[in-house]
Amino acid sequence: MELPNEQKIEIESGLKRLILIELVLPTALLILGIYHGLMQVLYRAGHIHARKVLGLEYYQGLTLHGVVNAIVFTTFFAVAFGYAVIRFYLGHVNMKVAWLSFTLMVAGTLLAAAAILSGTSSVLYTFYPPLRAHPAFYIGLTLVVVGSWIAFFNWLPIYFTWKREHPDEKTPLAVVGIFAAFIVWLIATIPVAIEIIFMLIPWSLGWVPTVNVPLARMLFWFFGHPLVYFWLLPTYVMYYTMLPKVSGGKLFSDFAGRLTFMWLILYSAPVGIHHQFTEPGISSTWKFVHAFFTLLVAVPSFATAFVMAASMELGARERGGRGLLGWWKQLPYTDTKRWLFGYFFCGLVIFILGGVTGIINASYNLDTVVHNTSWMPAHFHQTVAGPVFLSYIGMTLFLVAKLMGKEIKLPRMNVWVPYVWTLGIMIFSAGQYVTGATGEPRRTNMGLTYANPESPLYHADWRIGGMSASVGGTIMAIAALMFFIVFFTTLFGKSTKRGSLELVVSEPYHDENVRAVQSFTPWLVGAALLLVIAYTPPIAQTLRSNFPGAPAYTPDRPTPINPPKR
Ligand code: HAS
Repeated sequence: MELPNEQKIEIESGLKRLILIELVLPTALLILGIYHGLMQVLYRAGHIHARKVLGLEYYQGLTLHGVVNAIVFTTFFAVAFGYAVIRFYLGHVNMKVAWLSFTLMVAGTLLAAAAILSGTSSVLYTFYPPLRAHPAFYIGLTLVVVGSWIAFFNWLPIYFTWKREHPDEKTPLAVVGIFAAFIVWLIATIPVAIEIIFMLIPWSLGWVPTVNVPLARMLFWFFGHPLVYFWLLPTYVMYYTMLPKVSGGKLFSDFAGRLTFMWLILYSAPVGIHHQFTEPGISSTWKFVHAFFTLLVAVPSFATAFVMAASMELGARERGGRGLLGWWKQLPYTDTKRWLFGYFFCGLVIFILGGVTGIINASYNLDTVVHNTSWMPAHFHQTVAGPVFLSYIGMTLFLVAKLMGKEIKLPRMNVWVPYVWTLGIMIFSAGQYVTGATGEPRRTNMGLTYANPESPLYHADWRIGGMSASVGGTIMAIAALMFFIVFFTTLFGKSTKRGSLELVVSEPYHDENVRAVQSFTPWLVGAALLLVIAYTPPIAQTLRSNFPGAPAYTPDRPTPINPPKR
């Protein structure tokens, strides 16, 4: 894809190598993560009536699926994309620090992977106690997080130097978005670091016999919801700074992009208790406050819907589109030269449903119907496996091809990947929403029970959810296979030119100059204040509730590993 406004710069070979490894390594790991996604739907639809396949147990596979896809792939991508954006817009990075961050992230991934593969850490990506993992699992995840912090700290001096040298210029929009992502990440990872370092690691090492489950869960969700905006923000960077250009037009409003990024810094964190509406020890007042903030954090995504539609309309009209709705026909849906369009557009389409169901989840009373049901995986596949996943794999392919100076192989197949994925995800989610609303549980090996006609627990009404998930999941696996074929044939194909760092840069249509969104400081102060307000009373309530500490469990038996002595 060569676009008029695609800009390229020559970069140092060390940084090029680093970005390439940080992109290729987690993409290769995705093969494992996606294979276990397919296995999930086969177990849950009742195509498999067993606890394990090929020596890997159901919960072990589910842990691999979540950790590889949602934690490792996303964090590596965000760091690699961050390096690309910072180097492209601001300047040189310190390579020693960059390699240190990379080494910690790889060491952490290997430790966590070894712990999961050994069968000692089937605790899923949320690692809720009292399920207990091997200490290597927690230490591994900590190293991944610390490595990503170091990458962010590496960018800060470059940013401050750039600001000093360009006092009258607005910070490039993509940089604002990447910084917003890593500010949200930093805020989010502090509570989970406290949970892991002070609660879970000592407990898993046997230094303390029990763990405070409600407090651990609250600290986890203090991290767990901003985490989803850490995933979403790099996608929004691509939507705001690249999609308008690949559509053939301009970004409708630069201000809207800046406000979206700042707004997400402000409201991403004080919302975690919307994952705990059904839990004891937290008063309904504070659950309601978090529900209210959750509705506020959805506002920038509503705004994004309009800004993206307006930007695409500008592009379509530029390409000859006419009429109230007729311009939709002029977008480059299957244009192999503008193939990134499909990866972005399909994500937006999927996100309409992912967003609407998020609002349903946020509505305190409605959530009690869908909480912990198969509705939830349908929602989060239409968010993280929709716009986030598609934009990440599209940008991975784009950057790898450009950095290595290669042409995309099998361009026709490539252009269809996002559409096949979208078809799969819609079928995957449809049935799960329906049966989720009637109570089909999530995170359950249904092949042993509810989806097994031999079992007394067999639940015929839920077959439709399992069937649609297995058909949709298989289509998603086919789309992933198509992507891997394109990706690896491109990766191992011949270079046709000198590799460089290239990004698509959209011009703004309205380039407003609003001071309120040009500094991070007031938004950071606001975020800190909201956090104190939203979390001090619930944490105090949880500590006052005096729940007894819980001993450790594993998913395969209902009794503790070491029952407390009476
Ligand atoms: Fe969520 C649970 C609420 C967004 C991910 N969420 C989860 C979990 C995950 C997740 C992984 O309030 C499960 C965690 C677990 O394992 O338990 N979520 C929301 C709300 C939003 C939201 C209000 N979620 C996300 C995003 C995620 C994500 C983004 C990942 C990246 N979510 C919840 C709640 C729960 C929850 C509760 C807990 C429930 C429970 O009981 O456990 C909002 O931010 C959504 C706002 C989005 C919109 C959509 C805007 C639409 C756009 C597309 C425009 C399209 C165009 C194209 C222009 C308002 C931008 C047009 C084309 C045409 C052809 C028409």
